[in-house]
Amino acid sequence: MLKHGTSRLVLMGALLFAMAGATWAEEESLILEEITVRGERQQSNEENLTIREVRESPARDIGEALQNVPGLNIVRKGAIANDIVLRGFQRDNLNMFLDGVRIHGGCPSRMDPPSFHFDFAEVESVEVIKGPYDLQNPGSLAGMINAVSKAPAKGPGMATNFSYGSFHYVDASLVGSYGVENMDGLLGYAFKKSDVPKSGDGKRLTDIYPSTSSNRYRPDEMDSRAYETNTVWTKIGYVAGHSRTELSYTYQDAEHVLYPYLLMDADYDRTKRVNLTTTLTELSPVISRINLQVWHNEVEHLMDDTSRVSSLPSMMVTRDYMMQTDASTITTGAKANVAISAGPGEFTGGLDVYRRNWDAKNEAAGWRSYEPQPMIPDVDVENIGAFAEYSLPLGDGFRLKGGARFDHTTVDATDLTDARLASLYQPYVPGSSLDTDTEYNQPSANLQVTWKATDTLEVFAGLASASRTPDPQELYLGLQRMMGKNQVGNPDLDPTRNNQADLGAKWSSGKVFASASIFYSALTDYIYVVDRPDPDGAGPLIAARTYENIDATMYGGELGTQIALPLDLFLKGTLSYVRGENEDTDDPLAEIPPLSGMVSLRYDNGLWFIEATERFADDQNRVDKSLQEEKTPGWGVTDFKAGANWARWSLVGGVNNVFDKYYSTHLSYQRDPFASGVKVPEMGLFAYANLSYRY
Ligand SMILES: [Cu+2]
Repeated sequence: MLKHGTSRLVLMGALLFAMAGATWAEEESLILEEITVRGERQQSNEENLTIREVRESPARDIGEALQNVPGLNIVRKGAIANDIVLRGFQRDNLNMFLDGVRIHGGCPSRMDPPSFHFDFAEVESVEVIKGPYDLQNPGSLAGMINAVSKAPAKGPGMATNFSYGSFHYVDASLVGSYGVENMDGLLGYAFKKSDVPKSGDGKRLTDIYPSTSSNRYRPDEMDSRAYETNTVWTKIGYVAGHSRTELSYTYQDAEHVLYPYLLMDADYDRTKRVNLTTTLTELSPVISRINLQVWHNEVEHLMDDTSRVSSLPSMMVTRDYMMQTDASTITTGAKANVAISAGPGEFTGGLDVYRRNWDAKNEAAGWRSYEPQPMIPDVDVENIGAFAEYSLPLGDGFRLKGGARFDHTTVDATDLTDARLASLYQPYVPGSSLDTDTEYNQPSANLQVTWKATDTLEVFAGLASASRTPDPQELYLGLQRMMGKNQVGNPDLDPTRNNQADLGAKWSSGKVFASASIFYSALTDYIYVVDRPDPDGAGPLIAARTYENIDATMYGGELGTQIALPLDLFLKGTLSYVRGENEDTDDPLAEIPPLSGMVSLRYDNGLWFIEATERFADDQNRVDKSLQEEKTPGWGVTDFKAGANWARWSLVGGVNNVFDKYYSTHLSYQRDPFASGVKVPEMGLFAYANLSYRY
């Protein structure tokens, strides 16, 4: 059924393509510049989010800000910390970086996905590569998202920003910088908080559980603070000849973050990040660039159910929580890349290593009176990889780019005893002999052709094969319970391989930017959540939720346009679709976003603007019944905003979901192993204003 999507879809498609060929009178503005830049730089398998778009929106994190980018969706778990989904792929099937730095969250329930760990005010833009075309990093199976941080400019600089909105939403930041001939520095601080927002039915996001559920929020916690984060960061740059060296440090503290999606909430999430990079350019006629990078980050995370009814004192609950998980992760890495002019083309190659430790301990009243369990049993992951890529102009507008990568990965669950492996894990994987450590050797490769057919039309075709190793949770998660289901990893998992084909076209004529792409992805050993029955009948074990390798396909496409019309009007539209199929069972894959998109019309004369946006999604009727996934009806919501620029000041105000509609996205309740199973609705009417000053 295509109730919500079809008419809008047809109308929009017709409109966008009718306009794609037209040309209009000259009129300069920031948006026009954006259209031109996108046209010049953005390939059809890439997306870019500018900080202008983020500043004008009340997005609370990078995930929320990326929602309107074609091919991107989020998993909503609460008011903040949304997890990014790209073309139906999520979790470790994607790589998310800041300045190329790999960052992992500490929470086994992904309360703190990678994108949660940096503030907007640090970021200049966000680049997205759709598909397995990133060879410079291990594991970019379905794509790569990289946020690029701001660098200090020459002389004194300052940027401050204050946003206020419904439900006492506050987002404030202050960044000061100073740069001289060969040195520069930057210092920034950002603060965010909000009460629990309400959905279109007037209820708080914490008020979604039935009155019989022990996972419901305690009455006094229902309208407590939804989150509070403080971030402070600094960056120092040093220039000597043709080299630039940057050292940056960030400390982020998130306190009391509520996750109605889950059974627990976060007490805190404390992150430290260090990044040291050196870039050498114009070294010789042959070596055009060398990048050296060393980085380190660590996250400490504590979550419990103290805000829920389940933590109320009882025979069993003798502490102020019924369950608690104390988790930490430390990731350290280095890379060296070089770009060399070789023949008519350019060669890029590099070597990289990283090591991640992840440890999580769970205590629950329901398991041997709070006896700690090694839930993520102190797992060490070590990866070493090398890549080589060559880009070759072929004439007649053709350019060929291809490369390969090889990764060696070892994983060791140091806190998983042979006894626990045999008693808790082995019974769910009969017929294979499990181990507490493993290693993988995985090649990846791709070939891309771009053809500039005319001055305005560019065609892209790509073929790629990439792999990612199972993550520590998928391999070694272990949580034994008295009732319900155990949650266990599968130490026998194989790496997932994605063999993908892409085809795209880009039209850019100064006034018009249009990009269309389709992809087909054949996945072998795709890692998927499954239920296993009780293996020992009357014995101590119960049924379990675990992971297995399946064969799957995903295919779909995106359409994105940005068009300058006469009279300072700008039209923007996107459309995304993906279909996922479990090839082992011929059932739909779970958690696949439905057909969705947005269309917006903006008047912008450079001094002030007004914009109306319609966001919409179709029904999702393709669900995985074996995981009790439910269908989700389609929806459409309307946003308005307006703003003005005056000298160095800018003011933006807006209302999202102006008709206060009650709706939820398809990705807001299902993800396992830890989802509570209730749907977390999207926010109802949300009004906001943002004042910023830049010097
Ligand atoms: Cu957590």
